[in-house]
Amino acid sequence: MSICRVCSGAVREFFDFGLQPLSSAFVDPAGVDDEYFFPLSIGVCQSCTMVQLLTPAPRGQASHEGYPYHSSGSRVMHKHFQQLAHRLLETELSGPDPFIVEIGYNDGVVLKTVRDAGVRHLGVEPTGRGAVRVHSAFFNAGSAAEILASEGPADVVYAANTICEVAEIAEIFEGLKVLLAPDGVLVFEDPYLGEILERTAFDQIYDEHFYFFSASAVSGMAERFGFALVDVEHLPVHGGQIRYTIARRDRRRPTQAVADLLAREREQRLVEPEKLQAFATAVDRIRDDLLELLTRLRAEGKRVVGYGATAKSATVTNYFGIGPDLVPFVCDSTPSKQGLVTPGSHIPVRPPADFADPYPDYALLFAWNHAEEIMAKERAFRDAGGQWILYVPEVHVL
Ligand code: JHZ
Ligand code: ZN
Repeated sequence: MSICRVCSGAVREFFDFGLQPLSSAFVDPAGVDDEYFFPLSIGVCQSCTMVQLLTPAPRGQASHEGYPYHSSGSRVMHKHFQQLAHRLLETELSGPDPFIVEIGYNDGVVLKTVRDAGVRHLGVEPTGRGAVRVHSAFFNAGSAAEILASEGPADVVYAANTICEVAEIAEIFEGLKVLLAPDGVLVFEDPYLGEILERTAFDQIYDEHFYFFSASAVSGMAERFGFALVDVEHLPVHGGQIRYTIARRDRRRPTQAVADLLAREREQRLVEPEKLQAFATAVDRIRDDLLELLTRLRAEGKRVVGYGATAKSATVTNYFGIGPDLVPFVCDSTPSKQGLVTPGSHIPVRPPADFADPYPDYALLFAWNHAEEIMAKERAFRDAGGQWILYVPEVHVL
């Protein structure tokens, strides 16, 4: 048992991944002896139903200067963020002199798009970087008060793949109380618990993802802090996410989409013990099937290469025990990951050019959330007789 970070209720564990490294801590092959590990296990709050890690990893990985993830490394994601920015410009940011703040802005695709439209904007993260206006701090009541003093209230506070990383989430709401205009909104998107359980997307569980949101838990959390969930939208990216819109209490009428999703979650009995037990069983089946397949392919003399040195793959390789003996290297387009080895599992990361030199028999697609984009890009691999191995929602070969 541990204590819920939202409501102080009791969190009951439903899956223990054991000791895991930090998913973005790619290591120099010479420095593999002093890696940091922490206990990764996930549970559900018995009071407010929020699904969360039992132990938070050290905070702020994603805001370090050397953080290797770039959201625009995927063309699909780049377009996704541009479209969202245009939508906000047409809706929430269409009044006089609008102002948007983004928490954890990564490559800044959203902020650059609103900047190009002449809209006031500010990125907030501890290590400010990139070509946008920046306030270097964690987002909380203190930084929100500083921003309010210099810029005035925000019409939109936006965050993608960031709110779920903040264990001390009350600080986000304290900041919102200070900074949001009376009719302003928080818009945020993160992996959806319903999708993770439905599709056994267990590799969404790693150090950087502290919360696994559902509409019902988010709605309860918003109310607890004086806000309300007023809209939800399913997003096809990153294996299935929800974009939530939160407003100050009694300022906006929730859309039908909110009522529909809350009803669906009740019907699905999303966080009931049977559902969580079924998830745990399904994860271990994937482990057995994948290890069996990789071991058999090795015995048959086939070459298997990994594709996409994702943060998610840290959980896959470390929990399953997949190292360079089964997957000799993994290709990734991120220059700062190349030449290093994957955290904990020590699989060398090489540039995508090495993939075709020569093509392996099989490619284990760790970046399964980008399957369409990657398979289109690597069509020649299939044409040469290569096959893709995927493990979500179950192990299958394409
Ligand atoms: P991708 C990170 O997770 C961490 P990761 C973080 N916590 C999070 O929530 C998500 O991002 C949003 C490579 N690649 O997007 C690039 C190619 O090589 O699944 C990336 O290293 N070729 C913030 O790391 C990786 O795959 C390609 O064509 O699990 C994809 O990482 C493409 C498209 C990607 O997120
Ligand atoms: Zn709780």
